[in-house]
This record gives sequence, C-alpha cells and structure tokens, in this order.
Amino acid sequence: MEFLIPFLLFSFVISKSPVCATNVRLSPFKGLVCNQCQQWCANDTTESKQVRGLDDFVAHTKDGTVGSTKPEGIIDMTLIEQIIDNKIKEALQMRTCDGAKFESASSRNGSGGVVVDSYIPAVGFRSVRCDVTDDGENWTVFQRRINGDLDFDRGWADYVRGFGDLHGNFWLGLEAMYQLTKSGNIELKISMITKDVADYWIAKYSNFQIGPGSDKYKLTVSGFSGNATFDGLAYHNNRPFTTKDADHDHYSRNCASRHEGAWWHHDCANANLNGNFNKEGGRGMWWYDGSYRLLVYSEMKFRRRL
Ligand SMILES: [Ca+2]
Repeated sequence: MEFLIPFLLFSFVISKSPVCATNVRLSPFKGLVCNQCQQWCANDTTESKQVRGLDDFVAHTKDGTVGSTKPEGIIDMTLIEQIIDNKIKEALQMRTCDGAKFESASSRNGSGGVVVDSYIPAVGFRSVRCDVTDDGENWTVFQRRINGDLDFDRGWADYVRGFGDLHGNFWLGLEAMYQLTKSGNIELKISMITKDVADYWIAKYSNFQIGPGSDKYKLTVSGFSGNATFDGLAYHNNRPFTTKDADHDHYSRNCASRHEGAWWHHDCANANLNGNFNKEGGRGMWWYDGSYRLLVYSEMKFRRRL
C-alpha cells in the first residue's frame, strides 16, 4: 500500500531526530514539505518563546504549499508539530476532487487522473484520485479497474479499508466512501468499456450515498441516465455490502462467492464490477443487460451535485 510508506519513513526519521520532526510530519504529502523547518529547528532548539504567526505559516496549506516565511518566535517544535498537524487535518478535512485546483495538464499522471491529499475522519490521511479529463469535470474515483493485475476477490476488512494503487487498479474503501458521501447531495458516474465490441458506456445516477458501517455500508442510488443499455444498479438500491466472508445478501448462499465479486448484492446482482477481471461468465467483471456484458475497464466516481 503506497499510503503506508510515508508513515514508515516518518517513524524512522523521528526516532533519529525527534526535535526536528516537523518537516517529517509534513512530508507524507507532496507539496506540504516544509523545507525550512529543519534549519529553523536546528537554530532554535535552545530557546523558548511563544508560538506566534503560525496561522500565516500554514495559511497556504489548502493550496498545497507551506509558507516560506519563518513564523516569529516559534521554538517549541513539539508544539509546532501538533499545531501544524491539526492545521493540515483542518485544511484537508474531507477534501475530495470537487474543490481541487490542478495547475496544468503536466501535473497529471498521464492517464486522465490527478492524485490529491485528503484527511478523512475515522480513516486518517488518505490520497484520492480525481478524474479530470472525462468530461472536464472533477470526480472523486473510488473504484478503478484497467487490467487484471490486482486481485479484487478479497474479504470484508480489505473492502472497508481499501486496497490497490491510485495510479492503477484500486478500491478506495467503504469507510472513506461513507465519510465522503454522508453529507448527501452527491451524484455517481460509472464509466465502462465492454469487452465484445468496445462500447464506451456511461451510467450516471443523480443520487448516491454509502451508509455507515452499522448499516453494512448500504448503497443508496437512484436517478439513472447515460448510454449504458441497462440500469444495473436499481436492483441494488438499499442493499448492504457483501463480501465472500461477510454475507448480507438475500441469496441462500453467498453472492460474492458465487460471482467472485464483493458488491451490494441482492439475490444476487445486475452488476459485478468487482468480479474477476480474467474470467468469463458470471464470475467475471460485468454489467447485465439481458446477458453478462463483460468489461475491460471500469471507473466508479462521485462528486457533489452541481
Ligand atoms: Ca446469503
């Protein structure tokens, strides 16, 4: 998991230099690294003054930068670390792609997506992938499958926490999806490419929300439009999420095992976008329109309704 790497680095560095940890604490996210902090820290460790000017210091964190002017009187690096940590959380709180500014096409990773940093309560620091080229509007992607390199046949804990690589195949995680959609007024878009004739399908839903863990991350979805030949999610409205090791469906056995795809199963499914990328038939990755229409690409994303 790429999310873990910065924190492992953080743990290593802080153990060597706890006094000058500020720039390390800032480092998990690109663009938030305080290049000056190490020097300030080295110069000031013997002094003790009040913290002033810190608001100005971090005023630009929302833009992904940290002010370059040293905050006056800052000496207590532990206190600074705590305050900056809170300021960053505040700045990144529940950040999705809606408000993100993208400097230029060159900041994109080459496949129509940009990764931005977020802080999600009950989840922690998490990056999210933004789709910025599909129709010129910013969507927060929570499921992406571009090839069969990543195994999606996983259990409950993985689907709650999330897995994969934001630059490739991934599932953002049900808890993050709940937190980021619980305010309501969210719409959903699914982009798909069929395997047989390479049709590019869009399925949009004007209303989308994921419920809390106490409701097994129930799906709320309605208001279908788009050129997909069938409304594959209507059957799943108000259904809790089922994985192969957590059965919340109406089927006598387990739908996620039957279709090798965790989903908001009913009895069982009209869509199986987490199915096995490399399989045909009911265990594959498909959208139902009278038959299992196998897919070679899927991207599920949401945004605040305009
Ligand atoms: Ca069942």
